[in-house]
Amino acid sequence: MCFTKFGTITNFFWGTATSSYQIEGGVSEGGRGWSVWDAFCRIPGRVRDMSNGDIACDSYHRFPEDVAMMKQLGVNAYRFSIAWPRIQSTGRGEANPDGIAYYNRLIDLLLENGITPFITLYHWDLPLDLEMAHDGWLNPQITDDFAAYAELCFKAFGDRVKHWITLNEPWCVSVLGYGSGGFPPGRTGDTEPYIVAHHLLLAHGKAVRRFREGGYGGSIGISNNCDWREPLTDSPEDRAAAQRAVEFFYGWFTDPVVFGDYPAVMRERVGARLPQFTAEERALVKGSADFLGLNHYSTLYASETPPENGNDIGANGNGGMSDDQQVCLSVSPDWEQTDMQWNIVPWGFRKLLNWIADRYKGYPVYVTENGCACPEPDAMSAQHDDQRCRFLKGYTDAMLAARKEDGIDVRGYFCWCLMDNFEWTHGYHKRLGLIRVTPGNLERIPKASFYVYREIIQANR
Ligand code: GBH
Repeated sequence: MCFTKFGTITNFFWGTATSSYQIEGGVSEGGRGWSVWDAFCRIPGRVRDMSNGDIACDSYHRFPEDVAMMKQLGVNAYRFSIAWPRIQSTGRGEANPDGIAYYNRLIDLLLENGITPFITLYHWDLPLDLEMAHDGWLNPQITDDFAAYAELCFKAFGDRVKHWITLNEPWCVSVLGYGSGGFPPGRTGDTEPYIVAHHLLLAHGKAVRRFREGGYGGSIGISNNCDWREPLTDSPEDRAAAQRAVEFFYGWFTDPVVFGDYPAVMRERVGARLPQFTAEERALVKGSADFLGLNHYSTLYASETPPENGNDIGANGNGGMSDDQQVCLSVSPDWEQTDMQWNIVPWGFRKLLNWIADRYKGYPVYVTENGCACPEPDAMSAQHDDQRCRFLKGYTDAMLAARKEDGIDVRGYFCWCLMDNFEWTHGYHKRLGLIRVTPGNLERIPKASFYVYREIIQANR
């Protein structure tokens, strides 16, 4: 039991999260090869201001400062990702000693400071060579490449790292990379997302198999993203629409790792475009997670037909992949929104945690990302990030209620993000950090939310 009789929590991971391409910089150092993002950033029109991650937060050099700030923040866990092209510059072959050395220094420093490392193996920075020469995630061969890369990491870091996440948000890789095309490789259509998703799941399964067979000890899971879909009305149609939307979202990538197959509603609606698992593949993916990661940011209403109030947001909420789902998404005018236009609805988070616990019984959940973008044009506004303070209080309260009152087995919470960073296609214009990273000199300055999060941790540890 993880509660004392006073209701405080023990054995809980309070952390922050980041990803390699978004914070590291040092893109040409230590033998790092190019990733698909290095290339994508150089295509005009893809990333705002044609920004890139060449320098980012310069954490490749400044990680000791980052760790010191985390220590001050009081977190006991840090989720970061490994840049695959630092370990294998082309995505294949021997491990690069400089890349291994960099992450060894980071891991050791975290441990010295009492911060438990959670490693994500893939947060979107695919080695460019795998894309250019081998078709990236479209080629089933990548499932073995990924497993081999994962194994190099288990061998190098597995003596000290006991919490592993294979993939970050395969939904984004599939839908944004191959559906709407806003992410690399920038392809569009309604078939490739399902093929790529299939390969991502098999890659995950193969990596997990190597982890378990290698006997490294510790646990391994996957971070799937999901935003909540609340039925607009109580009608059976709207409730079915909301359920369908969540199955197409979280279920797409979680049902296979728990049950060994895609949700039935996807099979019905996507038909022949949805790949079948062979018996062998099913055995590989089924049961391939020790825990479920959840990256959660927002909530929308779901309905069978467009709402009469005109608050329909069109197909955007599904990354442009709405036709198969036939769900209408809408907002409430009462909801406050972040600088990403994502709605701030803490109760949606609690409902989603309940949905997950109900569908995937017995699985522990880690909230591997949750956070909020605020408009912060200058240092002053960043230091008064009231909206983020309210967001954090609201969402952590909702999670704690899910844990304490609903009995959900949530074991950790990672605030996205430790610091402002390269926010993908938004360049440096969207800021989600607890720490401001001053443009130009990259000085780190805690925001008000840094201290609010510290208080939340202190009150609940
Ligand atoms: C995360 O993905 C990424 O993992 C991280 O790298 C990134 O920095 C962070 O987001 C911030 O952008 O209106 O209900 O449809 C977020 C995935 C998927 C979350 C789409 C918001 C839309 C909300 N996002 N979702 S909704």
